[in-house]
Amino acid sequence: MRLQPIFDIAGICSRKGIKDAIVCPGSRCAPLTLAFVRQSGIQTRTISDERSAGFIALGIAQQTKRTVVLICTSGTAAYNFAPAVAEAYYQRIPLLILTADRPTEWIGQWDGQTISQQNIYGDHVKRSYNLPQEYEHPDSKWSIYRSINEAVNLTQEGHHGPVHVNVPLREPLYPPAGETISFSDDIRITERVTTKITLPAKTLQQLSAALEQSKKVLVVGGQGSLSVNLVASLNSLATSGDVAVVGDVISNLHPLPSAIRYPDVFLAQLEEKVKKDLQPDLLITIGQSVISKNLKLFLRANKPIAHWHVDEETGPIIDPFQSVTTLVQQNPEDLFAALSKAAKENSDRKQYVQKWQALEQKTANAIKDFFREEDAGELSFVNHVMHEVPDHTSLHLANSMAVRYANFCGLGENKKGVQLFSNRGTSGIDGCTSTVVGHALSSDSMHTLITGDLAFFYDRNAFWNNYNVRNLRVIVLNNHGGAIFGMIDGPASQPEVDEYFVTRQTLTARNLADEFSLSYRRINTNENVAAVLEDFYKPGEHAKILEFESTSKEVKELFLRFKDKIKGKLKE
Ligand SMILES: Cc1ncc(C[n+]2csc(CCOP(=O)(O)OP(=O)(O)O)c2C)c(N)n1
Repeated sequence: MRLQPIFDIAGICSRKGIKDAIVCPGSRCAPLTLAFVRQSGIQTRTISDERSAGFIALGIAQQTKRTVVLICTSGTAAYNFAPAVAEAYYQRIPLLILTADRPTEWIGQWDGQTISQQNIYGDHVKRSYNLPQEYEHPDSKWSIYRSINEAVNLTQEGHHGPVHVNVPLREPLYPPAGETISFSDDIRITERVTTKITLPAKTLQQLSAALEQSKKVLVVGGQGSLSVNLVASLNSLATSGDVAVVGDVISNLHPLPSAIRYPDVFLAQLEEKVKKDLQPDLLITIGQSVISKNLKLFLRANKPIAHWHVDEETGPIIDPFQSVTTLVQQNPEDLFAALSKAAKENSDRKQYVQKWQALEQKTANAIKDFFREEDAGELSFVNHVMHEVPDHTSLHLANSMAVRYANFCGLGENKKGVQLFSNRGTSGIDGCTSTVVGHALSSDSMHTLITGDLAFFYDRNAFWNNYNVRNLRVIVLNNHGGAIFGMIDGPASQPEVDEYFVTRQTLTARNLADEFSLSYRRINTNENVAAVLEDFYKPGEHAKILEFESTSKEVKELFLRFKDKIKGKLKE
């Protein structure tokens, strides 16, 4: 069969452990579509909007921790994957993107659905391949097998990420009616065997000695997955070595008893001399991006003497606090376990930890007081959700106020197995809902999204598919605009703020819920919130939407009162 090497792509992917493919409709991609649909061991799902498809694939890959294949036809379809590809690149999520293309000589010849597709994702993929378009010579098959093996390997090698394979295809694209596609028995699989990096004993001793000599040691967790083992080893280090640990809500360090959760809230209110006291002399960072702008500003202004960034994989120097001095290539969990064995108590470091803890405690009390007094508005509602979300739920936070609110409120204590996700690779509002749909499709547990109205309506095609995600709960904070722009300093003081920044809009989620047969409830107060949430989390036939309606003005006023309250309490 002429297209045999193309059909075999599905076989190679299956043999290399790929279990999910998202296929978008089109004709040029027909050989890939048919091959993947007919390949046993791979679950294919069809999604018509490529932008949403990209994010759904990203959600599945993030949930399953496996590479997901994403297939589209030629032309602008490929461009519509781009937002998800960029997010996957910066969040290090493995995707294999297969874009069907016209044969090279037809590019730019006014043939339909034809654009320049080679390297279309630029620097946002780990690599881009272009497959041969003629298969007569046996070297073509050898080259296709090799490229696909390499591409799949690359999605999981070093820092995981998206890899692009452009597939030019000549007609005929379909097998004659009734003819079955057969898969070659002799496809070649090239495996990658890896080893776990362990630091030499001498290097470990040097790091231990450097830690021992430091009087103020601060660990900062950026975005990361929930890991019981990481929390345990960090806990040992924090306890035995007197080390302070700070983590935004998306660091998933919330099970760590000593974690400082509210740096974003209190750092904004501190006088310079208090901040100076918090300046670390050794900063150890793990994970990816940090949400808290105040934490970033604090660390940039109060640089440590030494800054280790710890990651199993090294690569480009990513230095958001402009202070990295050492890239430690080691799994953080193993490093912290090893350091904690050698660590000794130290009174200077203990005092330093106590300074952070005192601010944390004061802030936590102030936040509690605030919510006791102000049980109204969307911020308070998010606080309820953060405390009442059922155990073992994944909590997804859209950009931008949703993730910030969650960061102010913190997750309720004693929440078991609640993991937080957010598209903070690029912080786009364009695929937050589709990403969660991907998670919900590929797991049986409950998934809750908290989203603003613009992000929600932007990604409405997340629901435009034939799959019933009854384990999905969506909370829409509908303040009829991008409330964030009314809160941040620059736009809020401009006369154009409402029309061009907040971009007021009048939709509610009711029609969308009807259109997609989703269960829907609207509230505008926090009265009976416990009962509302209990009902929301009851099993249902379909995904459920709970819309909390307010105005951007109310939201802003509540937020200002929140900030004032914290400021006042921290001054006491
Ligand atoms: C694709 C994309 N376009 C624009 C932006 C800029 N942006 C950041 S937040 C935001 C408003 C979000 O509004 P909404 O979803 O209602 O959330 P709220 O601010 O009210 O919490 C916009 C437009 C972005 N992050 N991503």
